Amino acid sequence: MKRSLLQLSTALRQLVQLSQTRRLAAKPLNPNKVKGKESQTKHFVDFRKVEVIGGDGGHGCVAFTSLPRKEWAGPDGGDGGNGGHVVFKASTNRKSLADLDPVIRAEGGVKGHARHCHGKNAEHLMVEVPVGTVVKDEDGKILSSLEASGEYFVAARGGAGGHGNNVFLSNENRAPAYAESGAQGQRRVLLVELKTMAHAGLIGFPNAGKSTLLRAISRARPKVASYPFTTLNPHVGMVMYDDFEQIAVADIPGLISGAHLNRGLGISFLRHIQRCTCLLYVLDLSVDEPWTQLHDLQFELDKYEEGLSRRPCAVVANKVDLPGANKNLQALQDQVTLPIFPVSARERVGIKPLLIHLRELYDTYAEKKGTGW
Ligand SMILES: Nc1nc2c(ncn2[C@@H]2O[C@H](COP(=O)(O)OP(=O)(O)OP(=O)(O)O)[C@@H](O)[C@H]2O)c(=O)[nH]1
Ligand SMILES: [Mg+2]
Repeated sequence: MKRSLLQLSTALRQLVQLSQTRRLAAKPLNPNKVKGKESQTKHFVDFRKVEVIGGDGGHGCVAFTSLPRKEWAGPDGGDGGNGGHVVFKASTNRKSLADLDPVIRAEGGVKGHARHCHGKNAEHLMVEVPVGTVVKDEDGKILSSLEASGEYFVAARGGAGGHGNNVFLSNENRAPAYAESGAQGQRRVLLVELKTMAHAGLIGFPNAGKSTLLRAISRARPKVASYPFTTLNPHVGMVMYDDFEQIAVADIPGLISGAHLNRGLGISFLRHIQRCTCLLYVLDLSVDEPWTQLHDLQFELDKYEEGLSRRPCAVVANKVDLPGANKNLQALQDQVTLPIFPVSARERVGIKPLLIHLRELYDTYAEKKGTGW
């Protein structure tokens, strides 16, 4: 018995060691499907302001029974049905909030009918949202945070159905000619946002080559052009590894100095960065003194949220193919202590070491948290 237990524990230890070596050896896969030539206009949505409206309750009915030998047989108006709720339900089938309509309205209850017929209750409107969705009211107060698949939050309650006139029959009033109206459904404006947008975010000045890099490492097709602010909304691409692990990388619109004061495309993009667990600073090596770009970017992030720039990060030194880039790379390596990966996103040079490091960051962080990012 003791011996078989010992054998079992040795086998288990070997299995764990094997899986660890396997994880360390995970290699990025080249996307082997043919990529489309078109740029994608569909971007990733991580924030939506929505108006939710519960269904109205059905009205109660005013009706009187008339039987063959009893003409005034009393009131028989039925109650109205209840209106439906609007319910947000966390689901792993959803990845972004792109499918969330700006106005979400549940159905109303059916009104009551004569002969005590109760109006039908409306179905609740279940709206699927990604796991990790945070729902806030208009003042920014958190109402709910949906952390696991299947969790739900009643965003707007439906109104109750009104009573029919049969309910109001009493000794004083044998023929009540009134009924209740159905209650109105709840109506409110909610701010719906995702806690985490991607595992890693590409951060850099306009034209640094973020979109080109995302196209090189994933099947995402953000637009690339030689003018600044080509990307106006974030795009997310998946980097795949040979052990079937996938890491989400977000191309975030370019930042400029003073972004925390709402300059350039404004502070809404800093909010996207807040939702990335790891940061990849993309620097343009064709510009002299590239470390100043890094310092400026870190300054902007810290001004927006203290300590934001200290998340797990690495520096991607892009455009090594251009003349003068090697000199700037040397100077950058002297100035900066963070891990630096020289790449040419356009020529697809130096991409593999970067992706292996990204996987290492992912593994380290996932182990710390125990549940993944
Ligand atoms: N030579 C060279 N050019 C590059 C490289 N990467 C990107 N570019 C060029 O740089 C320009 C800007 O590239 P984008 O990928 O659109 O830059 P971006 O950082 O996404 O810019 P915004 O969306 O405006 O913030 C394009 O003309 C690219 O062809 C590179 O590695 N080498
Ligand atoms: Mg871009």
